[in-house]
Amino acid sequence: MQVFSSDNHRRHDAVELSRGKLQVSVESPRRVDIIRRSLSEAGHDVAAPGELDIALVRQIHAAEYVEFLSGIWARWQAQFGDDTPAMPFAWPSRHAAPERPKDVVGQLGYHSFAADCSIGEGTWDAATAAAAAAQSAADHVATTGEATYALSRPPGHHATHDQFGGYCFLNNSAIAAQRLLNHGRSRVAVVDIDYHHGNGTQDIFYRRSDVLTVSVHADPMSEFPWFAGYDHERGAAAGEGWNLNIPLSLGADYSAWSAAIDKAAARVADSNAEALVIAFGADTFVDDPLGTFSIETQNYVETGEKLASLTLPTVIVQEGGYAVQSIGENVAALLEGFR
Ligand code: SP5
Ligand code: ZN
Repeated sequence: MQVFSSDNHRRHDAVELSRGKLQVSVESPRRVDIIRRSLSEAGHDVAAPGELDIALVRQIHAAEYVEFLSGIWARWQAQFGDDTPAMPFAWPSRHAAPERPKDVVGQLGYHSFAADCSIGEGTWDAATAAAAAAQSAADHVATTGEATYALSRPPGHHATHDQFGGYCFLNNSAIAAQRLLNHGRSRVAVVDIDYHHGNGTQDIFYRRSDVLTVSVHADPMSEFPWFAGYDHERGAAAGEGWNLNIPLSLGADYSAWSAAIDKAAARVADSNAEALVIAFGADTFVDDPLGTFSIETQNYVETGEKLASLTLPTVIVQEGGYAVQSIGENVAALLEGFR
């Protein structure tokens, strides 16, 4: 399979606030090193992505958010004068339409929803490289029809129209879907099988019917991102009926998870989608330090086969997965299902 991956992911190496402690993020550069090694061993062809079309990013994200992300590190450093990574500190109240403050720290709160990721000198370069991998994978699918994998890092599915969080800055899967539409597909389905709900992708396409969003994930009543991912969220306005959430109980096993994947695939088959984006997180794996599901490596082969049997032109975009010692085998297993 053609794989797109940029070395620029390395420029983002974040910290996260976890149970009251600031620690090195589990979303580490090593994840990509290990995936790259496994995919090369399995005979996949790894190429660098082309240059990111920033107009494509602006189809998905607010212009003021793109401007914020690209400039925030320089502004933070100018204000505080050291290399401490930028992090949000306070968020808007739940009911009012908030002001957008001018202040650096105020804008960090306005443009985020979580304190599990920091912004450093290379974050923008890494995030744009991850989006470029998704864009190049979509281009390759549109021209060849062959399933293609974007090894995007940092991940993207939690990034909303104008907020970062959940280790995500630019929504790579949404960018891939939009690129496929730009290539002339009239409807694209995004199936998100990361352990966590794809709240960003849901947010971005919530009022649209040209992108069907489906997410299989741990019940947000008990798990990040907590404030989205419920089954009553079905889309709005023109998008009503075009979002499907399939939350599962903590500790779900392969039998529950695969039944949910079947349900997701059935919705796609019923949607007239002309292309598919799979937002793939390997954090459903039994040994994942963030997840509670018990999916095994071999199960990802069958999952790949199920999604491949939709016979749609398919972009697979990397999202989460933090059991680094197994992440390469798990990604290779999913791709194996597409051979
Ligand atoms: C892309 C993706 O999978 N994002 C997940 C973001 C979840 N962040 C919150 C995790 C809270 C648990 N922190 C425990 C850290 C392990 N020491
Ligand atoms: Zn996840």
